[in-house]
Amino acid sequence: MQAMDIEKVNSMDFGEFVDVFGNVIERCPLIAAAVWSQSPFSNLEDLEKHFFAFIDALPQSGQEGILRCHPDLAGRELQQGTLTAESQREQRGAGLTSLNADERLRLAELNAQYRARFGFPFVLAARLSDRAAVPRELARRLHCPPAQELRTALGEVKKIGHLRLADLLGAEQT
Ligand code: 2AL
Repeated sequence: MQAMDIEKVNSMDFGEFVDVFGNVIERCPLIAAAVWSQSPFSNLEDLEKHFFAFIDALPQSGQEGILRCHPDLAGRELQQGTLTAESQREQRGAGLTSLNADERLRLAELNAQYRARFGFPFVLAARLSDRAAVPRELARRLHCPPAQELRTALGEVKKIGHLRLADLLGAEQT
């Protein structure tokens, strides 16, 4: 998709907005649906602020629900080709589509341990990581206290959303 400016965003009707921004938060189009009603937006930062405020205002069950909408890194959906386009691109960018069998197995084991401990999948902004760092970070976060880990994981959701929004708006990626 071509980059767009904020006037274009502000002119979108509900359906168009949800089509374009529905996957800023992975598989959570409801968040884009809610953000639309806050328009007009003054700029990308303002738009982003509304996505993040919605996440922050959710009860813990809703925040965990957002995490559960994320596919595992290098998991079954990647093998089966059923990832969203954004997730596919992020996982490929981190080198997770070209792991060898040992690396895939190690990640699958760590992902399973993480899910068993916290009750939601491990989430990390893959575009800011790489195939060596992902298992290292997973092994580290596996030992964090649950309340801290929920905060960390939601921070990663926001990093992913920031990069996806920046792509759509054609902004510098900071
Ligand atoms: C993902 C994903 O789909 N894209 C990304 O950056 N991270 N998933 C995950 N479990 O962290």
